[in-house]
Amino acid sequence: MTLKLNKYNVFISIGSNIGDRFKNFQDAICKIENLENTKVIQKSNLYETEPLENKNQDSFLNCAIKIETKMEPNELLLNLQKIERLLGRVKSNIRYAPRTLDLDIIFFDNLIIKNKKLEIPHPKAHKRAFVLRPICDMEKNFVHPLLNKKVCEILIQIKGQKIEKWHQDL
Ligand code: PH2
Ligand code: MG
Ligand code: MG
Repeated sequence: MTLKLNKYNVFISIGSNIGDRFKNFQDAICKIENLENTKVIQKSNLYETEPLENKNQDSFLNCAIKIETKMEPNELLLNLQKIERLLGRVKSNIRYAPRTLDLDIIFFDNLIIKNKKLEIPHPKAHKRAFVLRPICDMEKNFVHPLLNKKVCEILIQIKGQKIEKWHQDL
């Protein structure tokens, strides 16, 4: 057996636009907290956001969390997908269909990863206020490892995406 000493800091973006979105978030974070060798370190504010990509759907609740984990990226991905399914995410043939829960790995330390299943940093992170605003709540000086820019600097370049702080906290 190999002894794993490495701990990674990971930012996960959370989104929901079906059902009780706040409860979906609470349940998801509870399940992430219960993952082996994983701790939730920080939670962002919550935001109500207009849908991007497929605009013809209900508005989203979005937030992000920072976790510390000993899991490797693909192992974490499988665990997050399992949580999405447990909380009612169903496969759809439509891209960007509404969803009860979406858990996306945005940054995994400062690693750059591209394989069949996973791309890190998330390829659209730098274009989405609903991803960057919550991460800025927690760590505005985090540097995007491909763009070599702070997340707060990337965020201020994004114009015209409606995002409003929500009335409840996690
Ligand atoms: N997720 C998408 C596509 N569009 N729009 C908002 N506002 N929030 C999301 O989480 C979101 C989206 C694909 O995962
Ligand atoms: Mg997504
Ligand atoms: Mg996803």
